[in-house]
Amino acid sequence: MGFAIICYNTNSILIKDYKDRGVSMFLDDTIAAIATAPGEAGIGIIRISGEKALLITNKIFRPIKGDSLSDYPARRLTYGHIINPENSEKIDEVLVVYMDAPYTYTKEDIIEINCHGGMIPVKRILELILKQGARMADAGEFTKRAFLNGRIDLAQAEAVMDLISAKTEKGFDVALDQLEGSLSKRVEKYRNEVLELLAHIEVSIDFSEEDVDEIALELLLAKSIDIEKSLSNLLETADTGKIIREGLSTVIVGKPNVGKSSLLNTLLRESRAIVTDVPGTTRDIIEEHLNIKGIPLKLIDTAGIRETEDIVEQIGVKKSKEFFNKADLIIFMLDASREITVEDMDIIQLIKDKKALVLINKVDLPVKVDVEKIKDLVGEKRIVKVSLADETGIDKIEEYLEEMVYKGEVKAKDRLMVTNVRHKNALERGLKSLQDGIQAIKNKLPMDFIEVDFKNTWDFLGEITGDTVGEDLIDHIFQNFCIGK
Ligand SMILES: Nc1nc2c(ncn2[C@@H]2O[C@H](COP(=O)(O)OP(=O)(O)OP(=O)(O)O)[C@@H](O)[C@H]2O)c(=O)[nH]1
Ligand SMILES: [Mg+2]
Repeated sequence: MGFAIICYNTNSILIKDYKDRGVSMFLDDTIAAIATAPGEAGIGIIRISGEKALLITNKIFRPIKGDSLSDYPARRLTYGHIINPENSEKIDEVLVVYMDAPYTYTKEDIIEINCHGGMIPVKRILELILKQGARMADAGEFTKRAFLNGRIDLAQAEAVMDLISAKTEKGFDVALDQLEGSLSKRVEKYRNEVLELLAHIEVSIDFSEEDVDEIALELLLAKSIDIEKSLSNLLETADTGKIIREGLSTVIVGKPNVGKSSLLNTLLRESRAIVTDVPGTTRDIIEEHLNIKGIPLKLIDTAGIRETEDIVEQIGVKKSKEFFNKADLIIFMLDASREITVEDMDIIQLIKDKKALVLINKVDLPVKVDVEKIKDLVGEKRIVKVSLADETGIDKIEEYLEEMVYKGEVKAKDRLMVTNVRHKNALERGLKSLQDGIQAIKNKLPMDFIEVDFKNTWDFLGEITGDTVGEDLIDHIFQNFCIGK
């Protein structure tokens, strides 16, 4: 059966949606990239997207029967070989699928070539494809095309990357929902509500100030306050969301020999860090990712903080302090079998204004530390007594972490949350403008003042879905993607 090469009547595809946003962009070239991770594996996949995808593939692919892939129906795996057209040399045995536009990932024609895994076949095939006129795809360019071609919005595109990089089940679930548009729909809902307010304001502007009905104004205020509440609620999920996405950066600090590395090992359930009874054992920063009750944790073991003559240890102590300043949470450890020292006091000063959990370790030994004094010194901070030697109190640490991250309101089962800092910022600005608008209504300012604030809210919220963003930002976002996605 014949399957003619699709005839394109345009040299370049002008992205209509995007043009509507004031930016014109042409996607007239065909891109290709290796879509699977480098290294040894069962299969490797090379992906081609664009109007010449089929044309290029036909030059290098020989199906086992027939002349070319065009002889086969779309969306079916076809078995054959990749051939170098210059010398007819076989490159690899492959399965190829052709997906015709527009129902594809990019909304363009897509070809995927499944070859043997490993670096050589994928590299050779990609080189051939590039020689036939495709361009090497930029990072995230397939997804960028899906966005520019209007298949997904910006928040959904970002969710794709979050899915790939998710480190916990929870992070994956949230990203999957966002990919399906959960966040976008919610944001669009609020934007539409703001748009309704703008419509009311528009009508009022046509009247002179005296004629603006008090009741209409009251209604406007009430509705704005409703939206403000919704936006605040959504924004409240952002702290938890950031942790779900990026992990809670947690630094273990304390003077030498209190058991910091032992804590890292215990929570990891492996002997990752060297533990000895020599103070000053850890010199470098040891960073490990782990999962506690679904919370991704980036746990950082540091050199014990003390004054020292040893140059290597000095550098370690300096690094400890640097990491300490960047942490989301600090686990400050003390040794129950020793009295409080100057070093402990110094660290207590350092953690004063930080989110910190205080661990008094080695309670299996005779307790010499003055627990009451520590309580006085650390104020509100939670204190947990533990013994890493006989593993008591570990569950308390885990409980505290969970409590801290989910803060009661945001339940572990909630899936709609703001996980992306860019979204959070846009939401914050949107909320701020709305609040300015509310204040303007209360102060009975002219309607066009109020209109400006609400219009800003509408714009800022639009940044989340990509409705109101510039080309630079879009480029920046996709640069962080991986090649082949
Ligand atoms: N008895 C007792 N000993 C412990 C406990 N936790 C750790 N230790 C011991 O304390 C010593 C120091 O432990 P580390 O984990 O190396 O201490 P650290 O804080 O990492 O020390 P530096 O890397 O030198 O800063 C080791 O001999 C551990 O076996 C505990 O709960 N009870
Ligand atoms: Mg150590």
